[in-house]
Amino acid sequence: MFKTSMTIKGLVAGAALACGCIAFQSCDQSAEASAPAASPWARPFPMPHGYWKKTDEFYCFASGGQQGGIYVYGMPSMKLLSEIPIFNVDPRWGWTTSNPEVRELMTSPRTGEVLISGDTHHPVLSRTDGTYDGRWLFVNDKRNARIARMNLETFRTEEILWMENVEGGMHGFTSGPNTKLLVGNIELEAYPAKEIRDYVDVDIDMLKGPYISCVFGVNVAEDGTMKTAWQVWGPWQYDLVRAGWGESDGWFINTAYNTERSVNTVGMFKRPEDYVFYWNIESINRAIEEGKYITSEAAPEVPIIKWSDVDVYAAPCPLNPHGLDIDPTGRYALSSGKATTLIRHYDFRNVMKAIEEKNFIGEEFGIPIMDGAAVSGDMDTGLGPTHIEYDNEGYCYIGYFVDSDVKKVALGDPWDKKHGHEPWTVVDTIPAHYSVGHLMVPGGDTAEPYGKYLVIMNKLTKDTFLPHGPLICENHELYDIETIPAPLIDQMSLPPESHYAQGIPVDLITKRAKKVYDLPEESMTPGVEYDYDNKVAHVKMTAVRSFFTPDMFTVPEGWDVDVELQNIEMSLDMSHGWSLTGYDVMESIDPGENKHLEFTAERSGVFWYYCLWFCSELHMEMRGRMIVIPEDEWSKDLEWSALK
Ligand code: K7E
Ligand code: CUA
Ligand code: CA
Repeated sequence: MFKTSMTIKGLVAGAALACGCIAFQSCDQSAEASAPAASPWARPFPMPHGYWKKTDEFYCFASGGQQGGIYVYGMPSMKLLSEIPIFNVDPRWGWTTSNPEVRELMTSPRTGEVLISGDTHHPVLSRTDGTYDGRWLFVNDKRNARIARMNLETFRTEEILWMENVEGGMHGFTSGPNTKLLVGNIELEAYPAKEIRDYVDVDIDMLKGPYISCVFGVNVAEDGTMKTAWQVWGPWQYDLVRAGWGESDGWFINTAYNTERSVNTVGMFKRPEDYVFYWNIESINRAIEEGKYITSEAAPEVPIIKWSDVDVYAAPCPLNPHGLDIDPTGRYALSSGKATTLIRHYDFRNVMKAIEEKNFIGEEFGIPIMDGAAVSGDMDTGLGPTHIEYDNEGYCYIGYFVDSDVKKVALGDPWDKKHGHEPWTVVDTIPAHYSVGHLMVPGGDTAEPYGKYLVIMNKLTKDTFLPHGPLICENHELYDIETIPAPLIDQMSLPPESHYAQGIPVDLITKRAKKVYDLPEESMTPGVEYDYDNKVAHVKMTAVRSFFTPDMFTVPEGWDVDVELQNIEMSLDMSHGWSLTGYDVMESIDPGENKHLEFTAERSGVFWYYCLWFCSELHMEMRGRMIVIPEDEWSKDLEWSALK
């Protein structure tokens, strides 16, 4: 089963796998094949303190999917570090709607509704000159067309942009080579407001479909603030997207699997080929300058442009394409149909030539169609391709859901001088357990990939792990891609369902990561103020091992309570929290952090609040009482200051 050219590294991991055993020491077959010490992936025992911190090379930010946030783990340890809450509520990470700042982020500007769930898909690390810079992480919510921005100093969400004019279905989402412009598209076609329908002027029927959809740009200011720059509406919907760099700088490209404009599965599968679209960003800016746009009543600041007023070109792509990914030079883009074994590589030079020379084989809705064969080449390499990542050695990694493996493919010119293989051939087949979704090479979607590792994000795990009910966890598998064949290093279970992930060198994050918040200059004076006009009790409370001050406060029944909590600890890892019995209020608060919690004291009685974390030997004692007095029994003598 093993090729003779296999390296020691590969042999160790391969043999370990063959007997279903990862611990080399206890595995007879691997002991025969090679001494355990020969593996650079063998772990020391006993485990020295701080081993993972010293050995991890990358942070991996993986979308949580239906979990609504982001998973953070270290690589190659595959140790889960954090879950960044975004579109979900998570008191462990200090993210609940009792906090008015969080609630505001989660309130729809359109409807006023507070949404506490989402579906995160594509994490996007901020970039400078085509490579990650470690400032922010953006991610889109597929369900409700939102984009969040996390600050990587605090690993917390700072901003959520609700995409204007659309109800939902934002899927493809990425950054330009510099994070001044984010681009994305709407996957689920919309039945937009009448003004947009009229302006776009293609057939659309509320009951039968078809519908229309848009691509959008979002400007990111120096401080990270996002603002929708434009929307280009047109007859189709779009799936995944990449913004060009290097040779393709100034363009973005996306796939469309439903060029049939159907509203059901069979209908979306009628054409043997759909499209990859090439969009020129400058032409969009020009359309705005020339006033070729309208705005909607709901979003007067967002220019709505017609697809026919910008430069966009289509190239055929086999049956229902999904992933579309650009190589580090920016020259090649790879995509393929989900239900064919063909993968198509588009050469940006051929695309530009076809556009310049107007070599079109036709048009649809006025969009010129390039000859697919002229701009690209095909490989027949596997079934169910979904996504592609690149390394720094001239290879790409194509994940196949149905084949359940990853094909390592040697790229064409100029990479062939580096890797020495026949271009566009498979040089390694890497098994997946099972059914690859996205896959990730650190920096694998940038102009300068870091390479070294491949994480395969498997959708199905079947019987890989212990049973835990019918909905089964996912499997992130770590491979070493520095050798051919690539050895499997580790497998990591992760709750469902991660879509894309990005890996960034640790020092880009660790040098910025906050350990404690800065306390305000003026220290807080604990106490309670009663606002009789508005029926609000303002409670100022400090938390420090092992006290809340005040540890008792009174409030008339039915009043609103606004607790300003300050954790005055300055020590590493000394988070406290505020958990209120009988109420849906529970929130973590980190060292030096200042936070508001708001709720209504709906029921009279005595309610204990206690610290959330086991912070000290007297953690259990770190508690206090909220006493809610029936309104007709309330008097000013019951105010906190009178009782204390
Ligand atoms: Cu293929 Cu949303 Cu990128 Cu899932 S998407 S896997
Ligand atoms: Cu503070 Cu436990
Ligand atoms: Ca189709």
